[in-house]
Amino acid sequence: MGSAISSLLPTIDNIQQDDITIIAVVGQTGVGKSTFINTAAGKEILTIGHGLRPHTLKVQHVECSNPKHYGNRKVIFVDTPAFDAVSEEKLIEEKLKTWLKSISKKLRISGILYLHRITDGKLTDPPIIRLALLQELCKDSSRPFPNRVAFVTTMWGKLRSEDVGRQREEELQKHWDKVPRGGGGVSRIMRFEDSFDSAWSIVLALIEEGIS
Ligand SMILES: Nc1nc2c(ncn2[C@@H]2O[C@H](COP(=O)(O)OP(=O)(O)OP(=O)(O)O)[C@@H](O)[C@H]2O)c(=O)[nH]1
Ligand SMILES: [Mg+2]
Repeated sequence: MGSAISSLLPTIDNIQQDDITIIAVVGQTGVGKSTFINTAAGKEILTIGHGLRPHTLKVQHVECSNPKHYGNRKVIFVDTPAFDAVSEEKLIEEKLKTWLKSISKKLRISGILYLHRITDGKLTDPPIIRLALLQELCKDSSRPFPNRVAFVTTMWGKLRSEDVGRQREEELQKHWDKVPRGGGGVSRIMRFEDSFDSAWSIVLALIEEGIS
């Protein structure tokens, strides 16, 4: 794994505003949110769910610094519970709301990584719907929904053929092109390739909005 310095923060009271970039990782259950954060952190900080049930049920913060890629600046990744967990939907919405309220009093979310499995052959609903829900939740918070959102596909290694993935990627790109992102964000869908460097190149593209 890579060379980040990383740790789990017990509460958001431990977050200092200075020199901090806060990135929320969102998406349906099992898309690999916790795995993405662990990969960027360079170690297994968050537990990973291998079962059928949604695994992450509370918001967790992982602080990382990656001197090679990002100087002394710290990145806080926010692992979020999937909000398609039907039975827990209301509870999770409440948890996200409470978290947004408490975080927005003192900190600003710098960007959002929206994760989607490239292995998903059919979409029950447009993937962006969950982003709209998050946007809705942000309405009550004193800071606006972040402009910077990146759409990231995961699990390329699980595809039988890359061509299938490429086709799906093009379709997803068409969906993504239609989403109003307030002028910010990374317009090109990005692939997470299961590595430390891949995770950080996505993070840096989101921060710099450099990829088009
Ligand atoms: N091959 C492959 N497997 C992955 C990847 N990301 C996650 N997985 C596997 O997918 C399963 C779910 O991963 P998690 O990281 O727990 O997914 P999550 O989005 O945090 O899921 P919830 O906490 O339930 O919302 C685990 O078995 C992981 O090992 C990936 O990029 N590639
Ligand atoms: Mg998780």
